[in-house]
Amino acid sequence: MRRRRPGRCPDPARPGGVTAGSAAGADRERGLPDRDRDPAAAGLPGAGSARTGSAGTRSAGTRSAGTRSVGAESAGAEPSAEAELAAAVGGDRRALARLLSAVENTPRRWPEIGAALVGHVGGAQTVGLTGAPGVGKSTTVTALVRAYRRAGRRVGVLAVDPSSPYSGGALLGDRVRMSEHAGDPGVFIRSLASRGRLGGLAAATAQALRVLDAAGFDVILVETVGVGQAEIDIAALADTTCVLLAPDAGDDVQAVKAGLLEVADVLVVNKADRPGAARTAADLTAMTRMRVGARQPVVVRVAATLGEGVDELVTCIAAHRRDLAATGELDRRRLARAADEIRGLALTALRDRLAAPPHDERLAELAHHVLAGAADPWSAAERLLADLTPAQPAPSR
Ligand SMILES: Nc1nc2c(ncn2[C@@H]2O[C@H](COP(=O)(O)OP(=O)(O)OP(=O)(O)O)[C@@H](O)[C@H]2O)c(=O)[nH]1
Ligand SMILES: [Mg+2]
Repeated sequence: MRRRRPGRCPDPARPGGVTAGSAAGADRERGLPDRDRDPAAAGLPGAGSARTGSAGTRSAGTRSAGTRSVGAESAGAEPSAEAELAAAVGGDRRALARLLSAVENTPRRWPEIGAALVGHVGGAQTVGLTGAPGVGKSTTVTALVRAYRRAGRRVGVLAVDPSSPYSGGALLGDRVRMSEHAGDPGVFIRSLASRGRLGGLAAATAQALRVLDAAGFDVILVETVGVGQAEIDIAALADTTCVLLAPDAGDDVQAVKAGLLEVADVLVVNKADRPGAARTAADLTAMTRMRVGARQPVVVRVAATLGEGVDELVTCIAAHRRDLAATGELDRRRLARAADEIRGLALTALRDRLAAPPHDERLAELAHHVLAGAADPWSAAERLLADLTPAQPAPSR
């Protein structure tokens, strides 16, 4: 396999037209036989996984149920996360759906689910797709699912809609569009909308990604509307982030400048069948060249409805992932993400503990001291932290 310079597609889209799929070369690239699937190599928590199979060989056999004690049984009739995960790996889609529902709606089960996932994550390739409403994210996701399925890869899709849990319209539309994959056991599509208590939607998305990863999906596509920081955070959860724009989207180009460029690994000019695509691609390319010293995203033109440029997009995503692995950047990104996540969870837990007895009373007492001029806020904060008692055992589930 040729080595490429970071940020370069093997067959970059050229100005002047949509680059249509070029059969054999793209197919070779798309197969991704070289994906690094070893969590130990990725330096992830859970290194030493039993899952060492190459792409396309992940199966129920790579994971055995009941090998760990953590969270093995829950109170009542609720199956343990470990049992649900084993069933999901074995192809039980309902078990997978239940796990994802728990991730979305039942944060108290996150520690149990997290424990069940240990040793089984890090193998999937994750791809984020973000961009303004209506730019063609779902259509592109559908086209990518088709391409990955042709290459024999199992694909999970998370459609993250942070705007509201009631946006049934868009998600319903997506479901209809995805109906061609409805009977395919190699495809699992799920939308996430509610904000979990622990760290919001980004944290829930991260957890859902891990569930799909542990369930054996080779590629996980995450669609999110790229409008605010929270959505950018979600996009940044992926190994490779694709930012989509439409031709002549002057405002979008500004938005890309404003923040999305920071997370973009691949800039997709979708709707390339429309006038102005070459110009938009050229503008974006010029913009990326100004990023001296930073990794330069590649620009690729796609007409998702026509399936044009999709092979090139797959090739760019594969090349980016290979470069990440080869340069050690994949490990660095995942390590930084893990640290962010731990920090977020720890801060949330700390905030919760400070708001509960006995620390809330201690806080009130210290506040009185500060108000009376007997202490300054800094020393009071230090006292509060110093007085922190160990967390109480979690309530039985
Ligand atoms: N001409 C053209 N239209 C496209 C293309 N891709 C998507 N569209 C159309 O653009 C519209 C929006 O597409 P979606 O895929 O739903 O866009 P989205 O970004 O997922 O939209 P939201 O999820 O609502 O933000 C649909 O009518 C698509 O048919 C394309 O390549 N060319
Ligand atoms: Mg959509």
